[in-house]
Amino acid sequence: MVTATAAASGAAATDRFRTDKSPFDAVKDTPKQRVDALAREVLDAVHATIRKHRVTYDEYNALKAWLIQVGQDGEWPLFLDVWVEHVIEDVATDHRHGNKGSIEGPYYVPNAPERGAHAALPMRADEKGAPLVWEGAIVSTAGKPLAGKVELWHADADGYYSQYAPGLPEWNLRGSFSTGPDGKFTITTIRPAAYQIPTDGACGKLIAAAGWHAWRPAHLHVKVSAPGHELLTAQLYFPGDPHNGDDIASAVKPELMLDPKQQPDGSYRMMYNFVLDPVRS
Ligand code: MBD
Ligand code: FE
Repeated sequence: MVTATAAASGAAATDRFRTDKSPFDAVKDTPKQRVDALAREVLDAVHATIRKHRVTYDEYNALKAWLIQVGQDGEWPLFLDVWVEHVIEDVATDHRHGNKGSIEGPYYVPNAPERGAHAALPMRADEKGAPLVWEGAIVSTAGKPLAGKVELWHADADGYYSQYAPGLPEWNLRGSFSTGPDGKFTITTIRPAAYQIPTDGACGKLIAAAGWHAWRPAHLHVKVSAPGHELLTAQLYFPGDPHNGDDIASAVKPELMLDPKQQPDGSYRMMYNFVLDPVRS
């Protein structure tokens, strides 16, 4: 069996980010005053931390070496999405009345295969994991059903994401489900495993040195969209996961907890609807 390495999944996440986004274009009109304030205040916080803890030259050199390693391992997307993105997400969505969102994380791939409103995620014939059938609907904050789209991606029962870990079919456990005017969907998949971020790279080195753990609770990633409504990026979680209370990525919210019911045949069924906010005028 091929094993995933930090260097490989980090490099894949870094390449993907480079090809899919034009991050500098989107901020080219940012006023100098804002850049000045953000950069200066972050540096002020670094300086204050150094003075408070009397950081030594040995520690400073270890920091330099570590930052270089984060880049070499391609782990900037992982580092930022695990330890920073959750606050960006809070700020970006705190005006919403509809569904709570959560972070995108490093493993989204756009343009996953379209399956229709009532279908299964692409998966291997012998895909491991308990079958999961999810019934839901996309509705507006006004309670109106919406013709929209649920993009779903998640790890397999071993905790690996297709296109980032070796040996998985390209679109395994990644798909898009477009709903009709009733907004309804029925998605069949398997229950994902809890996910441990790669421990063999720079992020793992920090986790070990600080005595943290590397776990995220099992989760489903979604992007839910409908014309005239704000894009919802979220993750959904399973009750009872030991890491719901100490997610390394701080991305669990009570509103994102599922309620799967085990059936006599061992499979699970659940309902979860998405409520989208109208685009602000
Ligand atoms: C993941 O699967 C994830 O969702 C996040 C946020 C970070 C690392 C791996
Ligand atoms: Fe994830």
